[in-house]
Amino acid sequence: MADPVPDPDVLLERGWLPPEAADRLCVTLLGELPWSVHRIRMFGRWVDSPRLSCWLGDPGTDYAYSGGHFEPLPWPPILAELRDRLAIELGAPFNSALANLYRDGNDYVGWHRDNERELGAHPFIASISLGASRRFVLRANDDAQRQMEWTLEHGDLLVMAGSTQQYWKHALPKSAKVKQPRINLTFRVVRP
Ligand SMILES: O=C(O)CCC(=O)C(=O)O
Ligand SMILES: [Mn+2]
Repeated sequence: MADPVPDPDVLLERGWLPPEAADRLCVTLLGELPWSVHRIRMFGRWVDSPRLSCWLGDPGTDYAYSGGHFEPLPWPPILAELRDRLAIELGAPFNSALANLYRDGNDYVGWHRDNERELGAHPFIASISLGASRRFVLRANDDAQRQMEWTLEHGDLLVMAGSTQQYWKHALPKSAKVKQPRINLTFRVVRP
C-alpha cells in the first residue's frame, strides 16, 4: 500500500500583529503599493489574475509563477521591518514577498501549490492577513475529500512548511458576503 499522505505542516498564530499595527500596515499598503493585475496562465490560456498583486524582494529574487515572470520591487520600509521580525521569529531568511489585494469577496485565488523551483524542495512560507476575514482552504492533491480550512483574520500569521506544498493545494474561495478588502502578504525564501 502507498504511504499515507502526511498532514499539512501548518501553524496559525492568531493576532500575531496587534490590531493597531495591523490597521496601520493595512492602510499604508492599500494606499502605497503599486497594485496591478497580473497576467497568469490558466488551463493553457492567459487571463487576468482575479486579485491585484505586487512582488517585493531583494535584487535577483526574480520569480516565475503561473506562467508569468516577475521582477521584484524594492522593500518599502514598513515591509522590510515586518520581514526582519518574521525572519528572526521563524528563523528563515525571507528575501521575497508576494502582496495580494482582494478588493472584495469577488476576488479570490484558485487551487494551487506554491511549489515553484525557486522555493526549493520544502517551501517555507509565512502569510500575514490584513483586513476582511476570508476562508483559506487546504486540500490533499490526491483526495478532494480530505480538506481543512481556517478563517484568516486581521493580524493572523499562517506558516506553511515541510511537505505541505508537495501533498496539498490551497485556495482562497470567493465569498459573496465579503464587501471589504483584504490584503495578504506571503513571505518566501527564493533561491537563485
Ligand atoms: O491570500 C491568501 O491567504 C493566500 C494567497 C496565496 O496562496 C498565494 O498568493 O500564493
Ligand atoms: Mn499560495
